[in-house]
Amino acid sequence: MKPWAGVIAAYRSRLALPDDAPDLTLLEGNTPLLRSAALHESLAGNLQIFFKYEGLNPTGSFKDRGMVVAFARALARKASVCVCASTGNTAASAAAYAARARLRCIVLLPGGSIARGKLAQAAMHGARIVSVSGPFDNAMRLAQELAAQRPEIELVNSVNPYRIEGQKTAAFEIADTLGDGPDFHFLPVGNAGNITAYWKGYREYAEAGKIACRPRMVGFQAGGAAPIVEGRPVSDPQTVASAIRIGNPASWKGALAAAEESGGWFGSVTDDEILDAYRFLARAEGLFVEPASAAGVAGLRKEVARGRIPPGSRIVITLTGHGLKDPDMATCIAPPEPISIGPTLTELLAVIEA
Ligand code: AN7
Repeated sequence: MKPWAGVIAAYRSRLALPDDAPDLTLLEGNTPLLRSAALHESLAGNLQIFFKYEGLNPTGSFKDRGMVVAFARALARKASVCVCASTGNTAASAAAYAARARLRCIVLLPGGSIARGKLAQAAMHGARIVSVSGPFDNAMRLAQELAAQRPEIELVNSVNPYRIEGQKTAAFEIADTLGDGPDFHFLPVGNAGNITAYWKGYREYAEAGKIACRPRMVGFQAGGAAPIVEGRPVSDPQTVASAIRIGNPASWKGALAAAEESGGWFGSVTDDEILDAYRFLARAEGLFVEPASAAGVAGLRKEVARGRIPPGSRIVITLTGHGLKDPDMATCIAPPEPISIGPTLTELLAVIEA
């Protein structure tokens, strides 16, 4: 078997990418599609559930798939600087690929909290980190204004169509592994680039005759940051899932089209439901994800309880980012409290038998 060489090498013929764009890669993609061990047992309906574990990408989130394609295109057009607005994962990924591609990287973060692991990544990879007051949408608007004014600067948010091109490869991988599309695809939604990209991937595979079943796309937002569900921008989005604390998604239209064309829908889950799913994935599935990544699982639980998922359905849930991204949330939910003992077996036995 040929070793994996990244999403551009694997899917180049299906990506709208200039021929002179280089085969840039950090060996992103080819992530596990893992059958659930416990979730299906806790739900009615004998469901076949698979997790697409995107936390195993090089920088720990799905963003790498789109970033590598955006940077390949940036190199082809000889951009020298990249900019993005980010709740953290886009920044971490952009910073890594900028280092690899030798571009300068500027990241604009919203005021308020960014998960510490993501900040550490952006700083380690040498990005210039700027905090913009107010919600994410302010940072997003500034990034767009800067890129519009300076041709040498590449905007690498998912409004950049090359990001969507790269991210659609996750749908290709799922279909290649299952031999068809699933019945439903659940995922968390923030800026809505990912749901737009998955749907593009499934649609293109169906048009190419590679799959017969196109999944219903079901996107979940956090209750305090659910503009698509509510049908209007949210001016002060609030949720513990900082990755999806977004009040005015950049790819709103793409998201609506994905749900409408696929027969899917949007829903919201509370922070408590997100954190319950977060704990469940770690304890019962062995999968440590960041809080936002648990929103799809929380969403499936909700829709099963409402009777909206037919028995026997095949379901894929994207787990978008790794749990180590947000160590503060993890230690808050499950405080590590070691029990101190001396180096004797007697003391150790006393502790484990207590
Ligand atoms: C873990 O990094 O928007 O709906 O700036 O980090 O495609 O935005 C992150 C989004 C889900 C939502 N899960 O995806 C950013 C950013 C995680 C994320 C989403 C994000 P989109």
